[in-house]
Order: sequence, then C-alpha cells, then structure tokens
Amino acid sequence: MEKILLNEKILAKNDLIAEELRSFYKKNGIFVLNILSSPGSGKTTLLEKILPQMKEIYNILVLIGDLQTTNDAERVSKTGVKAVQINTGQACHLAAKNIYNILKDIGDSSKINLLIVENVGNLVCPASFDLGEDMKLLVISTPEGDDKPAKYPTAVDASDCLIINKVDLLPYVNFNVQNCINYAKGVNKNLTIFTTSCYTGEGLIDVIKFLKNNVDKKNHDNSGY
Ligand SMILES: Nc1nc2c(ncn2[C@@H]2O[C@H](COP(=O)(O)OP(=O)(O)OP(=O)(O)O)[C@@H](O)[C@H]2O)c(=O)[nH]1
Ligand SMILES: [Mg+2]
Repeated sequence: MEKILLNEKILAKNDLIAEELRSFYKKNGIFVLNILSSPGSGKTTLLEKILPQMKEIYNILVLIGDLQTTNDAERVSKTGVKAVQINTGQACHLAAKNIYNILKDIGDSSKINLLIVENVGNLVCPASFDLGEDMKLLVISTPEGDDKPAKYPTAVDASDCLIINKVDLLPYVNFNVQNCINYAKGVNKNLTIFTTSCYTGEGLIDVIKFLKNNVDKKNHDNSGY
C-alpha cells in the first residue's frame, strides 16, 4: 500500500515537470519524439539511419538515456546531429526532470525544432513517465518474439507508432509479423505500424515520411492557420 502511494507521488511530481516542458515545447515550436524499446531492439541504429536525411529538414537535438556509457551519444553524433547522453545510474527510465535539466543547461534549445529522446531500453517504466512529448514510438525487434505487445500492453497503449525492426532476420527467428500486428492492434487499434530493417533499409523511408508529416502538422496547427 505504501509502495503504491510512493509510486503515485513520484508520477504526480513527474507530471508537473512534464507539463512545464510541454508549455516550453509549444512556445518554442519544438516537436518531441520519445523512442521506447527493450534493450537492443535497434533504437540507436534507427537514429543513425534516419538522421542524415532528417537533419537536412530540421534542427535536431537527440537526448539518449542509458544506465552507463556514452556509446550511443557518440554513435549518433557521428551523423552530425548534436546528441547528449544521460546516464541514469540505477534508473530504468528517463524522467521529465532529466530532460528539463539538459534543456536548462543547453542554452540554445530554443533553436531546436525537433527533439528526439531515446529512452532507456525497457518496456515497462518509460511508458509511464511523461516527458511532455508529442509522440511515443515503440520499437520491437523480431528476435524478441511476436507476443511482446501482449506481454507489455502499457507501452503499446501509450504509443502512437510501432516499428517492427530487424525484419531481415525473419528467416532465422520464430516471429510472425501478422501475429505481432494483431497483438498490437488488440491493445491499441490506433497504432501506425511499420516493418523495418536498419540493415537493408527496408521501411525506413516510410518512417521518415510519417515523422515528417507529424512534425509538420504540429507546426501548421501551432501557426494559427
Ligand atoms: N539484423 C539486424 N540487426 C540490427 C538491426 N537494427 C539494429 N541491429 C543491431 O542490433 C544491435 C542493437 O542495436 P542498437 O541500435 O544499439 O539497439 P538499442 O535499442 O539502441 O539498444 P539500447 O540503447 O542498449 O537499448 C546492434 O548490434 C545493431 O547493429 C536490424 O534491422 N537488423
Ligand atoms: Mg541505444
């Protein structure tokens, strides 16, 4: 009982900071994408593949959460997009205060129009911690098994988009794409779903188009037209 109350308090505090962030994003015309997945589904690889095209259109900042190491920020920085690593130590998710602290220090954050957050690899807690984002994108990869959406419904329900990644491995793993889609749609019928391979490039253009449409729609809605 005490544990439940403590969790509720932590989430309520997070929600307050997330609300402040949401106002900041709105005021400065920043679209925020929060990417969730299990460890190793391909979040950073996806960014390495799509950022070279997206950086031609948007001023992007990437924030990456991992318990330890700066490996992912180093990988993303090689695309020419600024990336900041957040090491959470013991925490299995990013909280709104992590984002707030970086944006406060970074100074030129008002020049950004696309903020991408790669959350800590975990299908549980990141789904519950609001970062004030516009969109949650969930990545599930084929070696993980096609029933993941049924086992981790909170993440699926909270997400706007599901990417089924590593489809190049389908001949070698026990994963039925249609089963995965059915499980996912059973939880969240509004999900937009893509199948991708970061190795062959399959599906990546469609992901870029989808993201661009959503970023541009927010800019248009905010412009008062
Ligand atoms: N076969 C195959 N491997 C992939 C694909 N995408 C990523 N990988 C590999 O999967 C491994 C993990 O990829 P990452 O991009 O580091 O995964 P991540 O989700 O960022 O991992 P964490 O940040 O640790 O949670 C790496 O060895 C990638 O090369 C893909 O489409 N196909
Ligand atoms: Mg990563």
